[in-house]
Amino acid sequence: MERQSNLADLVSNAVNGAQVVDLHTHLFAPQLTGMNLAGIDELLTYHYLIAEVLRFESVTPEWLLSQPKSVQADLVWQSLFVDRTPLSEAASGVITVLSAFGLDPQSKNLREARAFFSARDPVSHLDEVLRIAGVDHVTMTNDPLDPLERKSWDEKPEIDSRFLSALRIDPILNDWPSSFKSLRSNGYDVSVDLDDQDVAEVRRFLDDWIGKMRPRYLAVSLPDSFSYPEDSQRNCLIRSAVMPTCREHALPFAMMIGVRRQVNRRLAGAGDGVGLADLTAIERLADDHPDNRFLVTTLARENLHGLCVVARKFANVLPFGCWWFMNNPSLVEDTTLMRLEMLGRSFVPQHSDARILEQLIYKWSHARRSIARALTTRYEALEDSGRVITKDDVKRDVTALMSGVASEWLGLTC
Ligand code: FIX
Ligand code: ZN
Repeated sequence: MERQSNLADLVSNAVNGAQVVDLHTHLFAPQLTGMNLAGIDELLTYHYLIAEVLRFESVTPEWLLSQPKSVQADLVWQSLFVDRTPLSEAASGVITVLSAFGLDPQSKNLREARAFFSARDPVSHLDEVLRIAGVDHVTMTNDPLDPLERKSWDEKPEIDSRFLSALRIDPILNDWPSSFKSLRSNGYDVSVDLDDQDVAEVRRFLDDWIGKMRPRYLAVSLPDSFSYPEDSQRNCLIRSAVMPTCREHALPFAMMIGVRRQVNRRLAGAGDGVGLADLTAIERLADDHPDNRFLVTTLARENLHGLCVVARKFANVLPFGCWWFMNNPSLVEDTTLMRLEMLGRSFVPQHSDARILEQLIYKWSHARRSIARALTTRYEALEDSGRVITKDDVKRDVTALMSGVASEWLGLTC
């Protein structure tokens, strides 16, 4: 069978033209004041680049992190972009952003970039970033135990409808012996014991914040050691508070598994590592709770195949994204191809995890390339088997992958 010679172009045009629903970021709606990060100094001091510059420069992490952001950014620029070729994914992302705004990626210093970003009007800048990135909806990460964030939500902001909230409950699930104190100081009658009364209070806390934030899902990041079932406070909270709350409000529970926090404390925000998780925990959880829905991503590459198998057994599990250390073009292409082969289009290929507004531009343009390549490979295999791939097939699949499946799970389609 003769192959449509323009198949790769057809797919890449469709993927590049598709609007995206971004399932997980650390960006904030403009109404949640004081938390938005943007501009060249923030881009260059992204924790991915802090870890990288410390591999080349003989400064201590303590010294680097104690410097003003502009000093850190100057060092990162000199070290990773001027003295060396910006080969890493995180570094090349900055190049993509600068190029998108017509700034000189070969510049010897940051003068031009700083002047450009500081002259931007924040409202039109946000519109332009979303337009260039082709992103329709941005899901935030909202922590009600963060004092700054709580204060913003208590003012009942009218959130920009392009931003969706996600109720993040890491402290409660990962460190009850400390977080119960924060709940107490917020008016919830809880104790360290986590008895039935405490669980009822946690449910009241979750209900209250679901009411305030209107989240699209509840979320947690979990260590590689996460296990279920087990006799632990975390599991007690998942079973008795999170699962019933998610069911009652028809919300998915997002689990990001495999992070080993602070393997190098000296690096602070850049100091987290990766570990291999035991995915039988997801099987048991999904099996015990057939009326709950689970969005799952894993940090270890070695876990991603197992996660596809779990999703084949449990339709209430949706693999999403190539998280963090997985967000490299080669791994995104590989992972997307494997997911297409094992799950058809019933997964969400990528989320940006953007922390700095302009990162949406590079994280999505790079992801689009990898996704298009994987989809093309799959279509070529289908054509070799005798199925003609039409423009409509491509449009339908690309829409599902870039926005449709995420929209469905986030309740945007009802
Ligand atoms: O836990 C998370 O949501 C992680 O994505 C972050 O904590 C991490 O620092 C990150 O930015 C990864 O991309
Ligand atoms: Zn994240």
